[in-house]
This record gives sequence, C-alpha cells and structure tokens, in this order.
Amino acid sequence: LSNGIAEREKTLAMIKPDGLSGNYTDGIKKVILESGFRILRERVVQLDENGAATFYAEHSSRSFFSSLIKYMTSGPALAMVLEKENAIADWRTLIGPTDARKAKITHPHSIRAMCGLDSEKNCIHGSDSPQSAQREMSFFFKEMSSVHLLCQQLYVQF
Ligand code: RTP
Ligand code: MG
Repeated sequence: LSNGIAEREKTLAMIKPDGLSGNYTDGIKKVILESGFRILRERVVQLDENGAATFYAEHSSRSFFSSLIKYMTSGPALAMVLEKENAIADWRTLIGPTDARKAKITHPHSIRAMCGLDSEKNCIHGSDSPQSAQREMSFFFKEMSSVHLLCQQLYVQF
C-alpha cells in the first residue's frame, strides 16, 4: 500500500513492575524512539490477579503461572502502543529473549539484557503476533478494540 499509513503496524509493549520501579523507563523510551517507533498511547496500570491472569491466559497451565501473576501484580506497569513498519517482530527483536540472563550473553544490546534479571523478571513485554497485539492493545486501551474501531469507521462514513 502506498499511503504510508496502512503500512504502519502496531504492537503492545509493557514495562513490567521491575522495569518501572527500577527507573528504566526513560532509558527504554529513548531506545524505543531511536529505533523508529512512535509511542501512540501510554498508561500506567496496576494489574490485579484477575487482570494479570486474563492478560497471560495462554500460560494458565504452566508451572510458572502463579509466580508470573505474583510478579505482574507486584506494582504498577506501563502499557504502551507502539507503531512502526513491522512493529511486532521488530519490537520482539529489540526486547530480546525471554531469559534475561541468556539475553546478557547472546543479545547484550537488547532491552532485557540491559534491564532484566532472569527468566521471569525480564522487565518488558511484547506481543508475539498480530492476533495477540490486537487482543492486548484492546485489553489496556478500550478505544482500540476492533468493535470500537469499526463503529468509528461507520460513524465517519455515514
Ligand atoms: P512476554 O509475553 O512477557 O513478552 O514474554 P515472552 O513472550 O518472551 O515469554 P512467554 O513465554 O510468553 O512468558 C511470559 C512471561 O512469563 C514469565 N516466565 N517465567 N520462570 C519461568 O520459567 C518463566 N518463563 C516465563 C516471564 O516473565 C515471561 O516474560
Ligand atoms: Mg509471550
């Protein structure tokens, strides 16, 4: 597509509680902007158990699930919508592998290498597919739900 707008993809990023309390926010935002992303939305959120379990529902049967919920509810997090061409894959590359200890060895310039601690406390989240991105963006930003966007389009049309 040639209009430049449709080419831009959106993804959901979240600075997790350890990242926010560790004062990594300014550094992470600098990396985001220098890597060509626009920050379209941002919101500080305090997840409760229900919210964290919904957000990470795909992992509900994993052994680390209860620990993950405890971690994600331990303090405020910063949810952001990032926009860029190929945003979903490029953001996953920029944050690095899940285990921050491994990231420090294999991807030393990744965000998790810089700010994360281990395989759980890895300071940052990124959507892993277009479906996840849509679900996660509308989880934190109700106005980005597909139903809401469709209503907006219809409203403009008629
Ligand atoms: P995320 O969804 O947060 O962006 O992380 P990810 O895709 O790299 O990793 P995923 O497999 O989706 O796991 C979600 C989060 O669960 C925690 N985790 N702990 N103790 C463990 O072995 C373990 N494995 C995963 C991490 O916080 C991980 O980011
Ligand atoms: Mg994941």
